[in-house]
Amino acid sequence: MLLVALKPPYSVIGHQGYGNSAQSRKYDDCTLRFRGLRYRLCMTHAATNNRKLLSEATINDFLRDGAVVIRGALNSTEFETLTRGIESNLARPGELAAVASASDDPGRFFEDFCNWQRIAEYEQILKHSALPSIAAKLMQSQTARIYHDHLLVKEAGTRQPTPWHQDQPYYNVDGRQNVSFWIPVDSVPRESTLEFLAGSHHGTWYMPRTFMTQQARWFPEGSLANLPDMTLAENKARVIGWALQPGDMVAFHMLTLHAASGSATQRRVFSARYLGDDIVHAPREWRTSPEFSGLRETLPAGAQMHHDLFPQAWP
Ligand SMILES: O=C(O)CCC(=O)C(=O)O
Repeated sequence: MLLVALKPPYSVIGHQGYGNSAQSRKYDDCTLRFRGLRYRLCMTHAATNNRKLLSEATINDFLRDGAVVIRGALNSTEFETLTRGIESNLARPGELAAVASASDDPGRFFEDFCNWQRIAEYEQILKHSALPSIAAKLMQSQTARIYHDHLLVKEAGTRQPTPWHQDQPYYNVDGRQNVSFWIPVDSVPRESTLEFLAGSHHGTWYMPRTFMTQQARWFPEGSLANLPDMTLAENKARVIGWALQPGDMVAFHMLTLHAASGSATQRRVFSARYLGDDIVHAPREWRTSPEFSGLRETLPAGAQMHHDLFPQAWP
C-alpha cells in the first residue's frame, strides 16, 4: 500500500530506521511513519541526477584548484551498491589487479582496474548515479564518457604512501576536459585522505616515474619537468584535502598533483574516471596505467575516444 502511494523521486529502501548513523543525515533520504513502522526512503536515480550537488562555487573551485570535495555525492542506495561491487571485486580480482606495497608492509595496498564491464554494481554507479552529470559540469563539457574504474584499497595498518604524482602522464589521453572521482566507502580521516597541490593542473606535465624504482618509462628522461619539492613551505601551504564520510567524494583533474599517506584504518576507495569533448587518444611508449589491450591497433593516435571501451554516459 505504501509503495503504491509513493511517487518519484522517492522509493522505499528499508524500514529498519536510521540507527545512529551520522552519515545517513547527508544522504537525500528521509523517513516516513506509517502504521507504526518507520520507513526509510531514498531518492531515485533520476532525482539524484537532478539534485543540486554542484554549486557554481564548487565548479569555480575545481577550475581554479584542480580538486574539490563533493559531500553526499552518492545516496544510500548507491553507496550500498558500490560497497557490494567493491567486495565482489576483492573476492574476484581482475586481470590487471596488483599489490602496490612491499611484502614486509604490515598492511597491503591493493589495486585493480577496468572492471565495470564484469561488475554490474560498478556499471550502475558509473552510468546511472549523479557522477556522469557532475563530471560533464566540472569538465565544462557537453558529454561525459567513462574512461575507466580503479579500485584502491589500503588495508588497516598499510604503511605504503602514495607518492606525489599527476595521473595524466601515465594515461593514454591528451586534452584538458577530464575528471577523476575518488570515492571511499570507509570514513577517511584528514591524515590519510588524498591530498592535492592546489593549482598544479594548469599546464605543466611532470615526469611520470615507476612508483617503486623511480624510473622514467613513459617519456624520455629530461623531456618533462621534475616534480616540485613538496617539503618546501610554499608548496606545503598550497596542499588541500578533506576528511571524508561515506557518500562523499573528491573530484580532481588528471593533471593535479596528488598523494596520500599510508592508512591506519581500512580504506576502500573506488575511483571513477571520465573524459570530456576535447580528449583524444595518445598512445605512449610504455604500458599505460591502465593499459587498454588492443586499443592502439584500433584507435589512431589523435582520434576522439569514440570506442566501445569508453561509452558516453552523459547526456
Ligand atoms: O588512493 C590512493 O592512495 C591514490 C589514488 C590516486 O593516485 C588516484 O586515484 O589517482
